Formats: sequence, structure tokens, C-alpha cells
Amino acid sequence: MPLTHEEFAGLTHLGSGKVRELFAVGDDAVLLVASDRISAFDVVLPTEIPDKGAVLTGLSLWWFDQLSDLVPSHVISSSVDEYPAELAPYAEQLRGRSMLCRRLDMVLIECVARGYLTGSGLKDYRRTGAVSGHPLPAGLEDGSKLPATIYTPSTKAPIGEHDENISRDDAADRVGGELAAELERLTLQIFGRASDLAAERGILLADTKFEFGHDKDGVLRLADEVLTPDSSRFWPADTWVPGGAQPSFDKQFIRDYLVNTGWDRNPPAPELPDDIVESTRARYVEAYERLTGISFKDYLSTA
Ligand code: Q0Z
Repeated sequence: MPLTHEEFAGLTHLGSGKVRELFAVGDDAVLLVASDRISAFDVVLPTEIPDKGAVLTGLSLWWFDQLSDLVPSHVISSSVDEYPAELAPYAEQLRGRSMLCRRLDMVLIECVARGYLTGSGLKDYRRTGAVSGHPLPAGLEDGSKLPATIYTPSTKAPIGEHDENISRDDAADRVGGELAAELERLTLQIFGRASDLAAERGILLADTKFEFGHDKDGVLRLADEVLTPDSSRFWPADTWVPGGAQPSFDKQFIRDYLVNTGWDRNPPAPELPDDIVESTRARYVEAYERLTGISFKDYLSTA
């Protein structure tokens, strides 16, 4: 049975992402729930990847911990047994895949850092020679390492639409100059810490998106999911070759399978066969274990 907000009928549903759900918990907290749904070529597939939601939640929680000396996070607890009583009916559906978080006033821009050129950054570069107002050297290709990490804020697009890169001046107009400068500083600092750590474990962090918000005391906190394969591009370091699309750490088996079926990338997508599901699940678990050094079984047993 797929996990959708319909399964949490007693909770106040605040919103859906492509593969996640957000609920209100009292007045001051929210519950983020990661499903096992997966998207490819921007379409949510009809087949789930078992444990994907728990892997991504475990990764976010681990990163929040690694980053806590740089920025406080929105997390209150991920121990289902400590959640408020109103969540008790859903304890087993929530275990391992949920985070109880402070309800924040969200900052209205997405904070993106890029160490490598691909995706919308590459598109903007090919059109203008720059990304978010950072002029870049000529001759860069899909997958090129950038001379230095760049901060490329974007608008928050409604679901189904794509975020649009904006200039740092535009970001400052939207959130104010002082906050814009702090978001840029934090984003680059966090990205630097995370990409160094990932590189030591054979994983390139090509780019990532952060969301921030203010708590009721006005403290700026890192929010949402962080540094997961759904909010970032992770590439295996040993196959990195600029000049074309890099293999995705997590989704490459699925992309190859779907391309092979001849699917035209319009919904609905075909079901995935069991061997593709199993190899993809193994890649998610491998990403968790390589990055954290923690066995995924141990994570599940503590959630
Ligand atoms: C997260 C999102 C998802 C749909 C808002 N701590 C917070 N307080 C208030 N709002 C949010 C957070 Cl994290 C918040 N999103 C993104 C996540 C489903 C939208 F699971 N939007």
C-alpha cells in the first residue's frame, strides 16, 4: 500500500511534495513524512522502493547532526516514541521515515550551492555564460567541476513547475539584503563541509538545495530535508567524466531501465521489475552506509 496523506486521516495535512507529506502537529510543530515513492525524469513512478523514505530521513538526520555547529536545525525529535499523543495511532507508519520539527516561518527562496555544472545551471550557462550572475569561464561542459562553488538561489515553484534561478540581487530584493547575505554564507559553508565529507567517501556532491526558516524567537534554522539524493545530485567519484550526463548514485538503474523500455517520459511511467527495485534499494542503503559509516539496520533499530 502506498503511503499518502490519506493514511493519516486524523492529521492536518499542510502539503505534499512529489514524494513527501507535511502535517501540522499542534500550533508549533510540523511532521515531515518521507514515502517510498520515487520519481524519474520528473514523473513519480507507480512502483515504490522499500525503505527509501527511511534512508532519506536517516541521512537528513545524520547531516543535521554533522552540521549542528554551523547552523541549528528544525528537528525536535525523530523518535516516534517521544512524539505527541496525537501521533500515536500512526507510530508504525512513521517509524524511521518521519521527523517532528519546529514549525518555522519559511524563507521564500531556495538556497542552492553548486560545485559542478549540470541541470538548470548548465542550461543558464549555455544561454548566458553565467549562473545567477556568476560569470563562468568559457568551455565548461555538462559535469565540469566549477572553479569555485557558486551560490545560485532560486524561486520556489509550485509543485509540478521548476524552480527558476535568480540573481543574488533578486534574492536580496525578495528576502532583504542582510538575510540574503547570511543565507549565502551559510549555504556555501554547509556545502563545503558536506562535499568534503562526501568526497572522502567516494561520492561527489554536485549540487544541493537548502531551505531555511525562522523560529518564533527569530532564530534562523536549517529546515526541510538536507543533503539527500532527492535534494542533491550525488555522483560516484570513480566514474566522473565531464562532457555528458553523469551516472546518478541512486537512480541510474531506473533511468537505464526506463530508457530501454522506450517510454516517452509522459505519465504514467511503467512499473519497475523486481531486480531494478532491489538494486535501487541497495544503492540507497549503500549511500546511507558510505556517508554515515552507520549500518542501515542499526539506524532502523534506533528509530
Ligand atoms: C517544508 C515540503 C513536504 C511539502 C514548508 N519546519 C517547517 N516549518 C514550516 N514549514 C515547513 C517546514 Cl520544514 C515546510 N516545506 C516543504 C515538505 C511536503 C512541502 F514534506 N514547506
